[in-house]
Amino acid sequence: MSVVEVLEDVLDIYSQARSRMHRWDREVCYCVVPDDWQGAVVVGDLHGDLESLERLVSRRWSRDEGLIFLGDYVDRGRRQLDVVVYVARLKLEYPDRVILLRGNHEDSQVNTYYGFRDSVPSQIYGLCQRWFDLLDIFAIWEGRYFFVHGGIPRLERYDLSALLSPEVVEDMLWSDPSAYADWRPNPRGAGWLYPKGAVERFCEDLGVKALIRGHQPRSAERAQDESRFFSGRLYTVFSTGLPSRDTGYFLEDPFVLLIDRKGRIRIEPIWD
Ligand SMILES: [Mn+2]
Repeated sequence: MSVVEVLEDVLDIYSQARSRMHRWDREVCYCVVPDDWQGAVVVGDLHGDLESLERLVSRRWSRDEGLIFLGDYVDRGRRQLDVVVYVARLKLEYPDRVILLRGNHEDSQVNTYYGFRDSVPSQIYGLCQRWFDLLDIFAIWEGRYFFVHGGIPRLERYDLSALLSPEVVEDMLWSDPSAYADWRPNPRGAGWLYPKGAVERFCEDLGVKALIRGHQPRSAERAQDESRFFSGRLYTVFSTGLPSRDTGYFLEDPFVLLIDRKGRIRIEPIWD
């Protein structure tokens, strides 16, 4: 299949009526993890790092588990369109096993500025962006975990209905956790810096053990420390690595999270 055919086919899936797994409400698309997943591999920002993506899929994922991508497939790295096409093919081949969340870079304003738009022909760009607009904003594994690119909006009380509001989408794609005890404006210019107390309240209100997100470069070690600081209620995953490190944004030990059938989490390097 050509790149255009792959993108048209995946766009078809997302344009059809939503399924048991893919749902939408008030224009916000989200995903409910199916009961039959035996575990999952969670992948953080990729930013055009095709080599890490190919490796983690071949070495870390078994087909009876789910594969959850936290967004930021494009911008910055060398193989951006290749990464988009690769994850689109995965979705076509394993529709019930693959969840693709939207990152803040799957946005025409952002990826016009950070390189993706200029790196692909306009017809292909148009198809990609139409698909990006339909990607799920978050995924929930009921009783277990909540997955989103950036984090949580500033709300009095958290439930699914409050998160299905177009007004809080930007906060979920842009926000970052912080060690401050209170909410602060995010220096990125969008979203919030959210405190530990809010993460705990969020998890309790939604009945999940932890919030799993991407969006910020983290070494495996630092991600572990951060999770400890948040009492195991928050994990940051960053999966972009070595082959593209000359751009200055990439780390030497990109990793994924492995969730086993009992819901236990392990940080696992992609390159070892
Ligand atoms: Mn991001």
